[in-house]
Amino acid sequence: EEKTRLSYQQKFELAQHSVSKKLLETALAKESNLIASADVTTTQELLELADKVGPHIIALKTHIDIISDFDYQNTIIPLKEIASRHKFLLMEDRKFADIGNTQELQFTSGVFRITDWADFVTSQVIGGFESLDCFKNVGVVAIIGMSSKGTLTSNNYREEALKVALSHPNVIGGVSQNPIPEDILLFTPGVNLADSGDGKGQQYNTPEHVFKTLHTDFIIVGRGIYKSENPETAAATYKNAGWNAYLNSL
Ligand code: 5IU
Repeated sequence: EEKTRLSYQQKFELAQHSVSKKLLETALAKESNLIASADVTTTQELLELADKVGPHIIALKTHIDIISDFDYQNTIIPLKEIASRHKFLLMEDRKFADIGNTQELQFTSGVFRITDWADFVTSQVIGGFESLDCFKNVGVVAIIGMSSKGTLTSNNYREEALKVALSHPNVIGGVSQNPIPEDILLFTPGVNLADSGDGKGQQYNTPEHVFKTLHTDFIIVGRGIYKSENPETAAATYKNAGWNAYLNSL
């Protein structure tokens, strides 16, 4: 017999952070819990993918530092326009992992100026509670556990990481392959309907599995969408699979 979970509506009503509210509101409006991971390396691929999958997703996850022709004006300005047109959020998967002062510089400076466009960012919590203070204007998704084979995010690490995440007001959620308390949102990558791994350590589960066993809130899908022959159709497939899996987990 399975434990019940809170619905998106219930979580929306309980949410404290404006970014949590926006994510949950978007999920309910679009009937989607899908975040597409745009692990592509040119501005053109990024913008084309964003426009194609935009109607089906609640957020686009970027690794902005892999864009070889990055240019704030030509990359970020059109990306923001696509995001607002299709009503999805921008999640920069920067995985900050330094002392607060350095993270603040990485967040605000350089060519990427993440603070100027990302709705929320990922961060390690290895630098401790105060290292997260700099992300005042965005939501932080804390890395609790990783999906890759041999990850060092042991039970003990995850427990300690959760303590930091749950206590910090900037944190809206966690990335994990294990259940976490419902006080924060759970984001789960390593989701693929066709493959069980990638030969480089990644380990995949199905949407059904992660909703049933982890009570996750949002699935993150990279290659299952952007490598597919038709990313738009693939996004619709993952969106429906994710939404049905959510409904089945209630
Ligand atoms: N990602 C993981 N696993 C993790 C964390 C992040 O896969 O534990 I933390 C990222 C890496 C990639 C995306 O950007 O999520 C998954 O892409 P694929 O669906 O292509 O494997």
